[in-house]
Formats: sequence, C-alpha cells, structure tokens
Amino acid sequence: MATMPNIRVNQERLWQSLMDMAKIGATEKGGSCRLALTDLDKQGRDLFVRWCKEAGCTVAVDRMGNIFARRPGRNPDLAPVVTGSHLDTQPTGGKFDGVYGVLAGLEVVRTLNDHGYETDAPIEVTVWTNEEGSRFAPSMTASGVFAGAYTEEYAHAIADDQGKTMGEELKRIGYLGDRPCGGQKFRAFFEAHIEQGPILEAEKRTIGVVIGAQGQRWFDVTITGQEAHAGTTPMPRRHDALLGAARLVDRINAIALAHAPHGVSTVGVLRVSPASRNTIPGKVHFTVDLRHPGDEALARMKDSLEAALSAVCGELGLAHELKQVVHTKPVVFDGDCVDAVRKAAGECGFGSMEIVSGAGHDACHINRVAPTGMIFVPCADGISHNEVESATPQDLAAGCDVLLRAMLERAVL
Ligand code: HGY
Ligand code: MN
Ligand code: MN
Repeated sequence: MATMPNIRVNQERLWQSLMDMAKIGATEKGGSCRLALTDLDKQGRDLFVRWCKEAGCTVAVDRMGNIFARRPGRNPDLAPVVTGSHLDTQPTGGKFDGVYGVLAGLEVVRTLNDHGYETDAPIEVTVWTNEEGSRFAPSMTASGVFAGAYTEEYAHAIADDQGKTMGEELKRIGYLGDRPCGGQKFRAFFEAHIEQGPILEAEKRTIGVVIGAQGQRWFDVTITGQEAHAGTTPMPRRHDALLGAARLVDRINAIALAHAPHGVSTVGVLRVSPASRNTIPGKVHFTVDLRHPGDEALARMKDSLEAALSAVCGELGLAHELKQVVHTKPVVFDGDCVDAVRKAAGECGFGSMEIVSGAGHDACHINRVAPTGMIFVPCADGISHNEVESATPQDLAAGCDVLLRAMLERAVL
C-alpha cells in the first residue's frame, strides 16, 4: 500500500461532537437516556445524518434502521471499509458507550476531508439499531439481522413492555429504510468503544487491541406461587413467589462465583405481582444475564441455573418457567484486523495490550460476515452503563487515531 499519511484526528472536534450528541437525552446526573427507537433516539440519528451529509457523505438506511454514511473512494467497485457502533443507550447510560464508536467514525471522515485524502475503497460509518437490548431484547438486534443471526420478521416483531414492536417504532420515527438488511459486503469492519471495564486503566494502557468477546446467555424467568392474605396465611402454608425469587437471586450470584475468575451473572430486572403490600406475591418475573469467555463453562452455568430453579421452587411449592432469550457464543476477531489495530497503536506511539471484551458489541455479529476488529480506550474507574461514565479527550482521540490508521491500512491499496 502507499505510504501511510501521518495525519491525526481533531481531538477538540471529536470531543465537541460527543458533547453535542450528549445534549440529546441528557440526564440530571450527566448521563444519556436515548432508548432504542424513541423520539430521543430519532433526534440523535437525525443529528448524525445531518453531520454526515455536511461532511459530503451519502446516507442509506436499511429495513432495520441501520444507517450507512458513505464517503466515496477512488474505486466505487471496491467493498467499503466500515466503522461504527450504536447511538441507543441504557436508561441510565453514559455519554460514550456506543456514541464514541459512531462519532469516531465521523471524525475519521472529517479528518480525511481536512486533508483532501482520497482512499481507494469507500469508507462507511454505520449506526446499528438497538445494540443495548434494554427496551427491546435481545441486544445487538439489528447487527444480528445484518449478519444473519436473526430474521427481519423476528426482529420487527420484538415488542417492548408496552407492546410496541420494533417494526412499528422504526416506521414511527421514520427509520424503516427500504434497503434490505444484510448482504452488503464489507472489506473490513472496525468498532471503537470504551472498554467499560477497569483493565486498561489499571494497566495504564491507552489502547485495547480487542482479540475477542465473551459469550453470553440471557433468560426470562417466571416464578408462580399463590397470592394470599398477608395476615391470615400461616407461614408453612405459603407459596411466596418473591421468597423463591430472592433465594434464586443469591443462587445465581453463587453460580458466577463458582466459575471464577471469568464467570459473571446479573439479575437486572425483577417484577412482582400483584405488588400489594398485604398480598403474598403470586408471581415474579426476572431476567438473568450469564457470561463467560468459554462456551462450555457458559453451558455449565446454564445447567446450574436450571438446577437451582428446580431445587428452590421444589422446596417452596412454586412453579417456574425458564426461557432462553439469546445465546451468543464467544467471538474471536479476525487476525489481520487485530494486527492492523496493534500495528496502528504502535505507529501512533500508544501503549496497548490485548484484551477480551466483557461486553457484547455489534462487531461480535459483524465478525460473522466480514473481517472485524475492535479498538478499546479506557473509561474512568471502568464504570459504564452508569451516568457517571467518562473518558478523557486524549484517550478518545488516541483511539480515533488508531481507528483512522487501521482503516487506511485496508482502504488504501
Ligand atoms: O450487554 C452488553 O454487553 C452491551 O452493552 N449491550
Ligand atoms: Mn456499547
Ligand atoms: Mn452498552
């Protein structure tokens, strides 16, 4: 390939775009709340599309609302080198989870424009719909459809707690595109993201060369007991669904500890009915998120969950229903893309280390259909999915410089 230009991104412009995007869905504690396919998600999307058009990109939207902003290259017949992430957030999310990967891609385009630098392959920046999986489960839905993990029909029919479906909401906010979701070839896909954990900060490294991501299994659990009077029902006669759920939450925590140091488990949602202070809870619904870098260990954790459900519900005379929502196997990213990230970090003079992602990312699905790599930068105290989530302008720019070089490695022949 031609010699790599020594161009660096504009740190202030990247930071300002992040702060401007953060004004949409800003929360009182300094975070972001733009749940997938809400009006606030639409506002964020519209701002991104406007910025891309101002940067000379053409913009396409597919049937899952994924956005593709394209900067032309010398040869339009070459498949694009693509980067991107997500704009939807957790309910108490931060300013950087997902957004950084999208706006780092835009900064790459803006920087190439500043220098009038023409690539051979086109460059594209994508926004993947519903990465978080908070309003609509599972997570990484639209990148999953793009990669063939889910059908469009399945994804369009996913409903939120109010019964609104993804298909209806895509149409309502004007992002039900006509391009089919999937089938487009990528020369390579890179995703920049904050680490969302404590490792890079603890090891004092600026760049995470992401070699893969751990597997995850999500479940919905329903425990059914018997509603009864809180005052008249003797303790031995009770079938208290919430007592069963409480014991299970502790057992689910113990399952992760039994698979230390890598196993993790979380009960994130728990709903009690009828939720009246003087009626013994008859029904409890809760979610389970199990993760492990090894798929066999993850399967054993699932087996332990099933055993705990039978044991606890048997003791208390409760019924239970376990539904697996998603099983995402551990991912190993493309060796050439990983090498491109490592090489770019070295050329930029940043300290780097290999790392396996604890979080799921759209890149995990795209890795099934295109050579894929990821770039991590540190976040303060490793905290994410929290309004205090923060990162430094310097680290964010460093990750973006590495992204630029890794992309040019594949876009310039
Ligand atoms: O759950 C995850 O790992 C990601 O934040 N959606
Ligand atoms: Mn994310
Ligand atoms: Mn997230």
